[in-house]
Amino acid sequence: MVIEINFDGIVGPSHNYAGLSPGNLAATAHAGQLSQPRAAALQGLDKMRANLALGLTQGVLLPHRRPDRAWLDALSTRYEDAPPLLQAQAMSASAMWAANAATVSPAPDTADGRCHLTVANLMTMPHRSHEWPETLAQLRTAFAKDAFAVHAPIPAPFGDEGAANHMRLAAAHDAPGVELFVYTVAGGHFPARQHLQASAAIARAHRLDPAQTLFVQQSEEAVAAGAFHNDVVAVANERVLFAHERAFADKDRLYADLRRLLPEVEIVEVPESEVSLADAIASYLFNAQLVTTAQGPTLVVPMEARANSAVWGWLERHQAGNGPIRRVETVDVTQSMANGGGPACLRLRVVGDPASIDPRFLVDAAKLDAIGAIVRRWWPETIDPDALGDAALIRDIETAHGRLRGALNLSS
Ligand code: SUG
Repeated sequence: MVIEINFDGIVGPSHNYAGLSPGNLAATAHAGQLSQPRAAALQGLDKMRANLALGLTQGVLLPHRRPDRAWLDALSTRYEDAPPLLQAQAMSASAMWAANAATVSPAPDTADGRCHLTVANLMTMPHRSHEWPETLAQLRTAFAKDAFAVHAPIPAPFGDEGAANHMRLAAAHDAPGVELFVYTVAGGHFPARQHLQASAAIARAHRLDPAQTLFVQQSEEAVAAGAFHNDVVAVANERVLFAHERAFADKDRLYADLRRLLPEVEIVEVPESEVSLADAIASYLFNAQLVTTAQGPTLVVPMEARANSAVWGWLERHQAGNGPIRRVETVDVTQSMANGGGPACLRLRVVGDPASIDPRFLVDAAKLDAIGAIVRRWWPETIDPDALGDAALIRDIETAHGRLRGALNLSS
């Protein structure tokens, strides 16, 4: 049985606001503030509980061990000796944003009938460039069965940020789909994180049908306005594409291609005149989980979308007008949001058979409670990014990682 499974990154105990991502306006705005790792992780667990309540199957990815001593070793230094910026880059909990872990092509789309995953290299941002070895190890463990093929990252210099820049449209999850890779060129003074050559290489590795694969440029104005990933301005699920009017460089061509390849596609476009690009990015309206539930297509938005009157007004009118999105759910992930990570960033969507996945990575309500108890006991309450060198904090963070891994039987 091939279904949608969301793997959420558990927020790590080192979650902090060091302002490491230029182009990510929320992260820059909160740089230097006190973070709340414990509250952040509990918010993430509550979001997973809400997904279970919608009838979805839920998985987790573990926070990466921080500080990343192996990375610092490769840089011939030790955490204790490293300058503050390098310490912050080695300590980031950014692996929580699982949408950047890998690009996933479900089995119905691939020539060999396997579900392919390519781990993202995340090479544009130093603090994210060292996530891939542990991501690769976790995905190779979780998806070890023959039904899956887990690929190592695309080599430099071709930047790849994973599923955040990839969408799939299909009549149903288990039907062959159209895969859409969104690449970026630098927007104003902000970096381009998703290179076309990386996306093209992934499409080849995943053995996709070139006739069912689209490469689309994100609009430069979206990048310049702070959409550092496509999933800040668009999201897709089954036959619905939900996007801002200014998300793509050439939307007319994209929409025509989609209608040709998938005649049943439903394109829900939010016009600039109703929700500005700035409001869409500040509220993370599109960084939502668009999921199939018994009540029809449901959009899981962050609280910030409800607080924005233009955004909330649009959502209310859309539902009242019988639009394709039948229901809107709100979740509180404010701790992650302050670093530019909404509900969609926190999850990696895999369409596959849960029975072929390592059960240690799948969760039910009881397992979420057990993880919650560990978080309450071991996660720091607050972190001041100016105190990342503090020996007691480092020890607490390393202990917390160990406790969680032990509890999930994933120590090695
Ligand atoms: O890569 N923030 C992440 C947010 C990633 C959001 N993911 C998706 N849109 N899918 C990023 O910019 C901030 C970390 C810091 O500044 O400490 C950060 O890495």
